[in-house]
Amino acid sequence: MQILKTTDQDFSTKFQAFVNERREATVDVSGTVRDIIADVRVRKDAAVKEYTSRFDNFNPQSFRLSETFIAEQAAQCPANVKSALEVAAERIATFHEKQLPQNIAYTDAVGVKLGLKWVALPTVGIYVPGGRASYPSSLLMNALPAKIAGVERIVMTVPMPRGEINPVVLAAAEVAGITEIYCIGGAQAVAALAYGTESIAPVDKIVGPGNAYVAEAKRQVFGRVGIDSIAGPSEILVVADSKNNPDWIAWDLLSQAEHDPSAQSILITDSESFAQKVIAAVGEVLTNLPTKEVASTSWEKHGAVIIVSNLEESIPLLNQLAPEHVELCVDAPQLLANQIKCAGSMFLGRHTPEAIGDYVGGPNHVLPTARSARFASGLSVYDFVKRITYLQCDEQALHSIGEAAITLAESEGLPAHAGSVAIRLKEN
Ligand code: HSO
Ligand code: ZN
Repeated sequence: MQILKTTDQDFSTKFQAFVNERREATVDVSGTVRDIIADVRVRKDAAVKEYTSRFDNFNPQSFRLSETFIAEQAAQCPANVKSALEVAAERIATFHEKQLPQNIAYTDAVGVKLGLKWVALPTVGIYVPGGRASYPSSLLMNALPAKIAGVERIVMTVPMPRGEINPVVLAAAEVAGITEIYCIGGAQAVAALAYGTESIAPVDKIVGPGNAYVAEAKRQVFGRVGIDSIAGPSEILVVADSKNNPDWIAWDLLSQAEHDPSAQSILITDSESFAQKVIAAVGEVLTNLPTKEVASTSWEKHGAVIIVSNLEESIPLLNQLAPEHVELCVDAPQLLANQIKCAGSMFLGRHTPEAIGDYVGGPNHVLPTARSARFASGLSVYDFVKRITYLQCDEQALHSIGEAAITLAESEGLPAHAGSVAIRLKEN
């Protein structure tokens, strides 16, 4: 963990280095992934079967999970977890329903009718990882916006190493209303979703987190299908004054550090003595934290404490860092929030820990990482809809705007363009 002070002589050099630091060691898996995708395109199910056997140690009769299997597994999800999933789903759904966009339709002064209509993507595939990073909450965050957007076919893939699956994942699928589920993973699942196989019809867009192979496969099938943005390790930036309880802030910092050794937690505060209290509290909490191995690596390697002279000073720093999550633990969080231009999601006030947003707040927890909040937003209904524009001219309307089109077509050397307008303007 490093401590930076804005009053230090070399602050801006150090801060720039910190901003530009790359946290993830990228392994080049592009060749392997290319081969798998090419193989699945040619040999389809047979190839997927082979990779599933090789990588997951699993030889299912069919990739599609039966209704009975899903129901049996989902029934093993503890009742309190199931009802918590329902609370989450309800709140996520309500927030996302408010995002449904409005169509546009009007007739202009010369009588041209113009409009734009929103339509849902026909089919979407959700990749759900197996193993440690298999978060049922993420399944809800990916599936519900698609559902609310009106996507008709939502498919899910989830690897089942040695035939095992987390029942909570299938309970979450049940809560989200997903019934078409395939027990495959890795680049082969992404390829199957993008190109289709004998047993899996292709989709139009693939979303959801995955390991390096999955991320690379999504990159490689982009264009054939749409993809969401590639998720990097979690980030949290907490802006806190000295009136906070240092323990609360320590837990917040560790809540994201425990996701990944490459995750990043940053505290910005205007009090050096408060900063020291938080650092001590982090050490204290870490000693008994079951996830301490991951969390302490993240905190030691990528954590930072930035001491500013006043909290206003945190704004330009924060906007440069463009963190995935920002907590504003101050009395008047709105004053700071109004000035924030680059962040995935904001958590206002002392009683809004970021973790509440990971599960039950309502806004999506799939958010831009690695400074992409400069130009990107979190997952939403907008990721599952597209726009179709339309025009309607009657004879008179065409007359009023046609000449200009003919002129431009001629100047671009495109006579058929000009002619298709001109022939309609001629008196018959
Ligand atoms: N904080 C993560 C999402 C998550 N947290 C899932 C818990 N489960 C996104 O950065
Ligand atoms: Zn989280």
